[in-house]
Amino acid sequence: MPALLDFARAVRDGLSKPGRRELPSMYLYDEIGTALFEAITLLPEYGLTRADERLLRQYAPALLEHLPPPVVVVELGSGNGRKTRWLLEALARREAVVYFPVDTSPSALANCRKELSGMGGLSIVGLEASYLEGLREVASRRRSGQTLLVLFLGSTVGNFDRPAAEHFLREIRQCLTPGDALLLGTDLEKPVADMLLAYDDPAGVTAAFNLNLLARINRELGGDFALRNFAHEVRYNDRERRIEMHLRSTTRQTVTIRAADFTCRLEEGETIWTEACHKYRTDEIPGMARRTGYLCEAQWVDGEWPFAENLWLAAPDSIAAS
Ligand code: AVI
Repeated sequence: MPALLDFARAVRDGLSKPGRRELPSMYLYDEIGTALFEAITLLPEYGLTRADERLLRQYAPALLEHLPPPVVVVELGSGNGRKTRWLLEALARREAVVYFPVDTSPSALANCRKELSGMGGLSIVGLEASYLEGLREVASRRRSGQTLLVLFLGSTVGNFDRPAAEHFLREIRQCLTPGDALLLGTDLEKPVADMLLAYDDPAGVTAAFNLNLLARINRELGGDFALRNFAHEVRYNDRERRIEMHLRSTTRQTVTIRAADFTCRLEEGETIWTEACHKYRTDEIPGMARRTGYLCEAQWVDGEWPFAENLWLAAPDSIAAS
């Protein structure tokens, strides 16, 4: 069970630094975490997903004008397919479409297939794989003359720190050929109070999403976290321009995680950092594109919730390598 061993190792490594305890955010998304995230996307305080969907709905035809047929679509993180539908429908009106959702979660792929099944002119080939494994697989199957359109929506890029995000965008570029495209969704900076509320909603859905990480450690690794002894905490880090989610220990306590062969003492007030959500400015996006081997071809910004859809084209290899 290598996945469980990796999880146990990540938990032990992340919790073993007093004063700097953290848990990797990828482990927030087990089946329960994924369902809680789905609920977050419906919250009135969390406008991000609705903005993403509005932009795709409104600008899909304009976006496709930049992409010569035939287009093959790969989505990194399939989600539930709801917002991608707008783009796929617009494309299917023009040509027969092959769509590769890539996700490590079989249930996410199944939901996506359910949401999109029945759309005329669309073939869905789900790939249960990491983002890059999936993308490499699609790139290896491409036929000459096809344009690859990679979707990385929902501001998932914001969950990487900025250098790691650029590294990842460069890795995507290495799977592409000039003229291929990346559609990148980025949540934009907005008043701090709005950002804090988006991640600390009054109904407590985001708190449950955050606490579920400890519950998951209890379920899968034999941990004994008492969830009532932790509080969801959200901060805005002005210098890094990101929301940070933490879990604060509300008492002095000892926690044991059997499968990680690990015990730690948490002080009252000590926090465990669980997720970072970076926010962007529209004018920094073209520079990010250039530094990672693309040209920013177009950008669309939502009028209600500051969020941008950025269409990048893979730059000629001579430019991308420099
Ligand atoms: C998945 N990701 C883009 C979400 C975000 O806003 O960074 C994750 C999330 N965490 C709490 N609320 C939403």
